[in-house]
Formats: sequence, C-alpha cells, structure tokens
Amino acid sequence: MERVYIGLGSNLADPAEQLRGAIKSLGQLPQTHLWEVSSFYVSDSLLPGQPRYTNAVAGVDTGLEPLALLDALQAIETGQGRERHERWGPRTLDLDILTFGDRLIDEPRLKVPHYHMQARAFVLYPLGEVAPGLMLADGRTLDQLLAECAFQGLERLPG
Ligand code: PH2
Ligand code: MG
Ligand code: MG
Repeated sequence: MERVYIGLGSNLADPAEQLRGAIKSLGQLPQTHLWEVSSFYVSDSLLPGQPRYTNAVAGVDTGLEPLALLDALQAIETGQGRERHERWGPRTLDLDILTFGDRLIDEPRLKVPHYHMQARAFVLYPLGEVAPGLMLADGRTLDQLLAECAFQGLERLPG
C-alpha cells in the first residue's frame, strides 16, 4: 500500500455536492482505503471569468499502480459529468494525484508531484490539514511550500 494525496476541485453544478459525491466514490475504490479528507475551501478561479472553485484534499492508501489509480479517478470524473473542452475550463469535478508515496512520475499522462502545486494555495492549505510535515519525493517539504505560498483569499467552509 502506498499513501496518495488527491486534490479535489469543482466549479460547476453545486461544487460542494460534487466533492461529497467524489469522496463517496473514493471510499469505494478497489484496493484502496480512504482515511482522511480536509475541509472544503472556496476561492476564485486561476482563470478569470469562471465560477469560484471549491477544493479539498483526500488521503488514501492504495495498492493500485499510479496509472490504474489515474484511470479510476478519470472514471469518477466522467461519471460526475466532466466534459473535457478547453484546458483549465470550468468542470464539475477534477481529481488530481498530488503525490504518490515517494515516487517521482514523469509520464505523458501523469506527472507527480503535481505540476504547479507549489503555487496553489487551494492545494497546499488543505494538504497541510491532512498531511502535516509531508516531504515530497523531490525533497521539498510541505512546510517550505506553505511558507512561500500566500493564502490567496481562500475561504474555509465550516463543517
Ligand atoms: N483549477 C483549475 C483552474 N483554476 N482555481 C481554483 N481556485 N481551484 C482549482 O481547482 C482550479 C482553479 C484548472 O485545473
Ligand atoms: Mg486534473
Ligand atoms: Mg487540477
């Protein structure tokens, strides 16, 4: 089993409800134990002119290989109505593998640690809730990344 952190995001069709549906599906993945989910955070989209996003991070232990997990996550996205049009377009559900054990992965379909997570408060702050003290496979620590990343107007939802 390897510990994997997954970023969740939605900015369409009741985002918090989309995240709750995704969490339920993560809990039903084969060979996988969902053990923690962060608070939900709301923030402006990185791209102007889109609805605000709701984001969270989940921690799982999985026996799936990275590309098998990616396939399963993409099936959950599709099942919740994700349509792929423009890159970074609005979406009902986005599930991103942020870290995968201590693996560095550089494949056409999957780069881990997740590209640009160091600049994204909506990834780092929820990740800090579920994985305090995390060390990334490339040697960076979550504490360093948090120290260098402004809160960027995140709103943490209660409950
Ligand atoms: N995802 C994007 C583009 N912009 N902004 C926020 N706040 N949260 C996201 O998850 C997000 C975004 C495309 O990956
Ligand atoms: Mg994605
Ligand atoms: Mg994303």
